[in-house]
Amino acid sequence: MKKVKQLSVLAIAALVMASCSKNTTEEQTTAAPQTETTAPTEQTAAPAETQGTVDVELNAEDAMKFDKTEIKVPAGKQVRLTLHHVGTLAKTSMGHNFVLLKMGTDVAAFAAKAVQEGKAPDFEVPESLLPEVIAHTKTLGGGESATIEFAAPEKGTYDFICSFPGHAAQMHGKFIVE
Ligand SMILES: [Cu+2]
Repeated sequence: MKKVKQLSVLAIAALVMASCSKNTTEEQTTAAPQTETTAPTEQTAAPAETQGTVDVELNAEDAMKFDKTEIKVPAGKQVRLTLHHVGTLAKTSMGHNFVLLKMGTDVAAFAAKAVQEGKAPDFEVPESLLPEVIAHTKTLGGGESATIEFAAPEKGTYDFICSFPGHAAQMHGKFIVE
């Protein structure tokens, strides 16, 4: 009988050990995906493609600058563009937006009209200029972000600007669909 008892104690010990080691492997497997999820967020600078949608991140700062002067997207995709105003100045003095112009738009003439017709305090894209616009965000103040989605226009090179009065001369770039 003594032997049987010893055996069963051993068996219980073995079971406990087995369940313990099972727990630790479970913890390890649940911990693994958490470390993996940090990886994609580190790579947001590069355009990420998911199911026909291309993510584009664009930053605008208090020094009246975009961080990109060229944005490339593949033709036939949906574009999800997020503009971040990474500065701290108010929209009334240093507002920024992203305005994608139709091909062939006279950028200087568009910018001049934006100066004439831009209205405080929001300085949204003037309504009279919307027929020349493919897509645009609202105007942002420091610390704000806005995301817009639009279908990539046909292949070619387009101009994008910030239409806040006086900004387009410095805040402009090429939007290339290829
Ligand atoms: Cu601006």
